[in-house]
Amino acid sequence: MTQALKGIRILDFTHVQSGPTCTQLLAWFGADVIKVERPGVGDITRGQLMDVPNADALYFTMLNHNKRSITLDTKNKTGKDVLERLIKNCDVLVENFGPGVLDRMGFTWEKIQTLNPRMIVASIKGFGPGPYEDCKVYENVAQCTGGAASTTGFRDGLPLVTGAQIGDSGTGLHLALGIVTALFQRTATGKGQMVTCAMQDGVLNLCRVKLRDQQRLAHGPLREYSQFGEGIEFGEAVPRAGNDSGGGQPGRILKCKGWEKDPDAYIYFITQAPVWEKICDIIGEPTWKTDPNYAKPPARLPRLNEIFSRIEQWTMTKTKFEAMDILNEFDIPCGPILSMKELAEDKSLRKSGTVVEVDHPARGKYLSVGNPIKMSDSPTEVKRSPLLGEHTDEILMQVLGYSSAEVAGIKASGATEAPSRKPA
Ligand code: CAO
Repeated sequence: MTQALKGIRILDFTHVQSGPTCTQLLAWFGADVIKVERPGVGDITRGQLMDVPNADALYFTMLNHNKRSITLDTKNKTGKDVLERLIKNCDVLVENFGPGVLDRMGFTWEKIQTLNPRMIVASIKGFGPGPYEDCKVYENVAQCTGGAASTTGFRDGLPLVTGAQIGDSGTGLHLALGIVTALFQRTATGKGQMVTCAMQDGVLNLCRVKLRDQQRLAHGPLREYSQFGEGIEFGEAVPRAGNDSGGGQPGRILKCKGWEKDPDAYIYFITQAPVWEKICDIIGEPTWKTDPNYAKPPARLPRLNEIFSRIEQWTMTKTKFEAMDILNEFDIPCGPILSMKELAEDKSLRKSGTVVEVDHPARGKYLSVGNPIKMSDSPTEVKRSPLLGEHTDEILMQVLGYSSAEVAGIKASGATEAPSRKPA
């Protein structure tokens, strides 16, 4: 079976997390992704948070599957010539350098267009045009500037960042969609285009329900927030809402059996209106089905703390998995709080390829996330990340058509090797 992006070649100038997330997805869909790395150094994540000596760190391996690696000093004259040839031979250039880096390297949009008018140039930056456009940005900066931190956490606590990498991986996902859309448009126009995605914009896009609530505030209190039932006034901006559900069906995280010792013995419980009567039966409050204080959703909103406390008395008598089984039988939406250990050991996630075991020559077997997007006609086989410069010769000769004598000349120029490893 073939793959959706087979035949598409990506010049992958990305590093750290946001850009590599994007190009890894494209590789999983079958694109030939050529990762260009600085000789001797490579992507900084190869050496960050190392757990096995002399082996690429998991930070790198888990973001760079199915890619090939070429080392190239793009500030070296010969290196620039090789880069020009790569641009002519690729469909998409993806980068997430700091602002202005590509221009300083001498590869402006205009120059790239001259070299290859069909090329799509896709970039991630921290901010879009505006006062912060020149700033460098990492994950948590994006979470803070995109509205996630101010709306995450508890009302009386600090703003919080989330464990989900919505700034980096989230923006990488957005960019990947932009790239395949541009490739689709190119089939009609024959032309490349610039695709940009700012991390602040990506995070805000994911926080749209909070922008919704910001506008609702002008028309009265947010009645589904716990603070409404607690009689606490709303300020000018959307407050942090703890574990309140962000939608119209109130929900909370509730303790389950064993919570005293197990930090993850909790379940998310949603009091979806259509199943309210079943909830009342299960928790042993059948009169709430008809009591005007509880029977209809608007009546329940000021009483959410009382209602969830009562439901928690029931969930505390069950483990999170027992509660899940019982509630699912009645179509009551809920979900156990799963630890990373539980997810890593989950058999169904292994079976579906969402969690995969990969073998690596330096570190041995390790776990990674696989492609979360499943396509019936484009299967994903997760292959290990490349060693630094592992495919330099192969790319120079097979992709760019250099002869072995020319490759020797390129190497002698220092364009592909770190100074300490230059031939004498
Ligand atoms: N050969 C020669 N030089 C190279 C090279 C190569 N193959 N690859 C990169 N470089 C050089 C660049 O030319 C640049 O040099 P100049 O500053 O002299 O022009 C230099 O490496 C540094 O590039 P950078 O600014 O991208 O890297 P940084 O470590 O200083 O900053 C980061 C990292 C992530 C903050 C910045 O790249 C950035 O803001 N990116 C956009 C937002 C983003 O994606 N952030 C998410 C990162 S994941 O958390």
